[in-house]
Amino acid sequence: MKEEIQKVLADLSELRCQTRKDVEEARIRFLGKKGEVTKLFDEFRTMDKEMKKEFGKTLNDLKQTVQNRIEEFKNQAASEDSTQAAAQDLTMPGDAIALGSRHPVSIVRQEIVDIFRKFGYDVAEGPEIEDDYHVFEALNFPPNHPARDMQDTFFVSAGHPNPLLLRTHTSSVQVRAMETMKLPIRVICPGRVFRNEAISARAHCIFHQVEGLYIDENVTFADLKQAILLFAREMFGPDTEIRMRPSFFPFTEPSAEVDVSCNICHGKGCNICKGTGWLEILGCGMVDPNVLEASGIDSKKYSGFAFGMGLERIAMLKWRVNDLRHYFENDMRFLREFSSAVEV
Ligand code: 2NL
Repeated sequence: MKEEIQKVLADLSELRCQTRKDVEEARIRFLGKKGEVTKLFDEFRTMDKEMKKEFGKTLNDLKQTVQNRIEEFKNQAASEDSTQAAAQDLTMPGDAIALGSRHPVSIVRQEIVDIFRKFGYDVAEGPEIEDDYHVFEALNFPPNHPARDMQDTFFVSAGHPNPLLLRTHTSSVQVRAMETMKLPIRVICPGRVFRNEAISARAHCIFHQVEGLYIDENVTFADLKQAILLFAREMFGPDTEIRMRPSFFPFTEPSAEVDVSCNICHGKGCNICKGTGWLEILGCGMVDPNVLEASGIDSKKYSGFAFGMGLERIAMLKWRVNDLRHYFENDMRFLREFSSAVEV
């Protein structure tokens, strides 16, 4: 009897069942009318009292063990059946693929570019590695201007009369437009720019700009003001007002900084506009005659205006982002906040 019990246990440990059919066959083999376990119970009934005492509990335990094992196989086969059925059901919907979303800087760039295209501007792009001539010289930067210093600009090759460097503004693209495009010129230049700055909540060594340029006969400061006003109303809403404050850039004269009315507190004062009711959004001015002449444009016949804005800054105002570094860290929790900001 002992050996027979050992044999059943050994058979059980070797048992493998894949399908429901295998499980049913195993049940019959062990527990069916002529099954291995049933046979032992038949034998048990013919034993004398002493023997029954010795094997009663062992046999009952054996039956329980066999039943448990078969039950386990049954459950396994059931779950495999259902996954197989699902894999074969061609009418089931496919697994959803998580959709990405546009980056906030990319969303505002597209909005700005779309507005100026509507005004009739062309879009131009140019190299990120530029030469000194297109970034500084042609834009009326004096030889000792601090922007030309290693402290402020990343040089790729220094010590050359026209060294290569990472562009510090996209004005270089506009210089190339003035060199190559037919007048009148209306162009908008979005792009990535680089400055040698310590990274903080308000500054980064890489950021994005959109610059614009309009050159024709008789372009005046009034045209500049109207263009900026129309842009601001498209971008920030029809009730938006602008104000201009005098400023200075090497490439424009006169120059101005432009604020838009704060559409968060409507002038009542909030912490975004620091209680002033105004938010600074861009710099602009009338193109300096030296800049026109450097690119071969007759400054007696033609005049123009130009402007430039930082995209991170505009996105910060739009979505009240308080730290520039969020834009570059690729933290999914931040990026997902913009998934409904625009249709992809
Ligand atoms: C700012 C100010 C500005 C320009 C950019 C420009 C380009 C050419 C000629 C003259 Cl080719 N001007 N660009 C003019 C005024 C301001 O940017 O605060 N940018 C973030």
